[in-house]
Amino acid sequence: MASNEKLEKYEHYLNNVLREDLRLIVEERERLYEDIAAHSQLRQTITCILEAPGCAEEGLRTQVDLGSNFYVQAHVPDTSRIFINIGLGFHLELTLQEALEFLDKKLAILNTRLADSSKKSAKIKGQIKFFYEAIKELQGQQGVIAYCATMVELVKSVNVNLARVWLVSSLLSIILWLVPLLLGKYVDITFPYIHREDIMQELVGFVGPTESQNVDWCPIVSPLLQDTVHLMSSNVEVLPEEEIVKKSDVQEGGVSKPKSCKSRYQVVVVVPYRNRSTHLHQFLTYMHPFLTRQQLHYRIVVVEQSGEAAFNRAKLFNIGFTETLKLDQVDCFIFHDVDLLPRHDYNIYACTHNPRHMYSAVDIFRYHLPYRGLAGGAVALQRSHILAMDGFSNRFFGWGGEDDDLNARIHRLGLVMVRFDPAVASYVMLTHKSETPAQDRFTTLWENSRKVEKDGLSTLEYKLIEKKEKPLYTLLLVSC
Ligand code: BGN
Repeated sequence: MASNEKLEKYEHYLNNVLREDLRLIVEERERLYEDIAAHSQLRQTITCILEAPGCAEEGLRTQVDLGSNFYVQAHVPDTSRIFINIGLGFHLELTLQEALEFLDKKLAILNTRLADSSKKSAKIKGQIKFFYEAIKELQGQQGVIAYCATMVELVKSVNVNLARVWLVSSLLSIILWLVPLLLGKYVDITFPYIHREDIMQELVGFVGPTESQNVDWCPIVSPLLQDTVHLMSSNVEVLPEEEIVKKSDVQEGGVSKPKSCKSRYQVVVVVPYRNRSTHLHQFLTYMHPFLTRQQLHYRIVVVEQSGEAAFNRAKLFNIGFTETLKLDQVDCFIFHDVDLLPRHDYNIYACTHNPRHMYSAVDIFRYHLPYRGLAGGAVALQRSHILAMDGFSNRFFGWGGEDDDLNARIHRLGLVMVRFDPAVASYVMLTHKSETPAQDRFTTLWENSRKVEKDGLSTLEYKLIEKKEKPLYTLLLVSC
C-alpha cells in the first residue's frame, strides 16, 4: 500500500473510529458515575431513615421540587415501604431492608460496569497513542520523500554534478545528526507521557473499585503514598540491615507484600551489579520503604557479575529474568540500575500495558531527557513482551548501546515505549565516576539491527555460581 494511502487510512481510523469509541466510553462513564452517585445517595437516605430513632412513628417531612425554583413541603406518613425505580419504567414497592439489598446489588453491577469501561478506555487510549505515533512516522517519511524529490528537481534544473551534491548533502546531514548526539546532555527533548491522573488505569492489574470475588484487594491508590518529592540530592543515608528489614517487613530474599490486603501488583526488580557496595546499600535503604508504601508484592533480585570480563548489563538482565522465573511466576519485571532512585511515590513500580521507560526527568540531564528513544536506567516490561522480544542482547560488553538495542527490539515488536508524567517519574542518580563507552557498541548495534543471528534469551549462556536469599535481596552471583 502506498504510504499516503496508508496515512489516509490511519487518519480515518484514528479520527472516525478510535476517537468516536473513546467519546462513547467517556459518555458511558459519566452516566455510570451519575447513576452510582444517585443510587448511593438513595442508599444513604434509607440508612438514615432506618437508623433515625422514632422515625417510623412520626413519618418523614421533606421538600418536593416543583420546578422553576418552587418547592412544597411534603409529609410521608408511612416510611416503612418505598417505591424503587427498577428500570424500563417499572417501579417496585419494597420494604426499606429489601430496598437496601436491591441497592447494594445494583451498585455492585454499576461498579463492575465502571471498571469494565475504565479498562476499555485505557485500551482505546493505548490504540490512539499507537496510531498517533504511526501517523507521525508516516508524515515524516512523506516529508522526506517530497523534500528529496524537490531537491533532485532543483539540482537537475541548474545542471550540476549530482554525485557531488549527494556527497556534500550526506556529509551535512551526518554533521546535523551528530550535533544533538554530541551535545546530548544539553538538548531538551519533548515527548508524550501518561498524565499523573491517568497512571492508575494504565497499569496492568488495575481492576476497578469493587471487585467482589471475596478478595480483600488493596485500594487502587495506596493510602501510604506521600505526595511529595523525597530526594533533593543524591545524598542518601544508609540504615543497618536489621532496621530496613523491620521498617518494611522484608522477608528472606528481599520479598515483601502488604500485610492488611492483597496487592494488585506483583513485580520483580532486577538490579545488575558489580563492585558498588555503597550504592547497593543506599538503594536497598531507600527502595524497600518506597516499594512498601506502594503496597506492592515485590522481590529485589541483585545479579552480580563475577570475573574480569567487561560489565554486561543486558546479559545480567536476561539472567535475572530466567532465574527469577524459577522462583516465582511473575508477569512484571523492572530492570533497574543500582544508582538510580525515584523521587516520587506516585511513580508506581508496576507494569503498564506498553513497555515503560521509567525516567522522564533525571538530575544528571537537568531533569530532561537527552533523546526520545532513550531506554537506559530503568524499564518496566511485561513478561510476555520480554519473551516476545527474546529478552535483551547478550552482546554488549562495556558501557552503552544495550538500551538502544532494547528500544529497537520494542519497535520491532510493533510496540511503543511509554513514560509517566515528569512530575512523578523523576529520579536522582547516585554519584559515580563516568564510565568509558565501549568502542564496539556502534558496530554491535548496527549488526543487531540487521538481525542476522539470534541473540537474547534463546542464546543465553552463563554460569550460576551462587543463588542465595539474603535478608534484603535475592543474590545471583554469575559469570558471563
Ligand atoms: C547514549 C548511549 C546509551 C545511554 C545514553 C544515556 C550509545 C550507543 C550509541 C548510539 N548509547 O549515548 O546507552 O543510556 O547515552 O547515557 O552509546
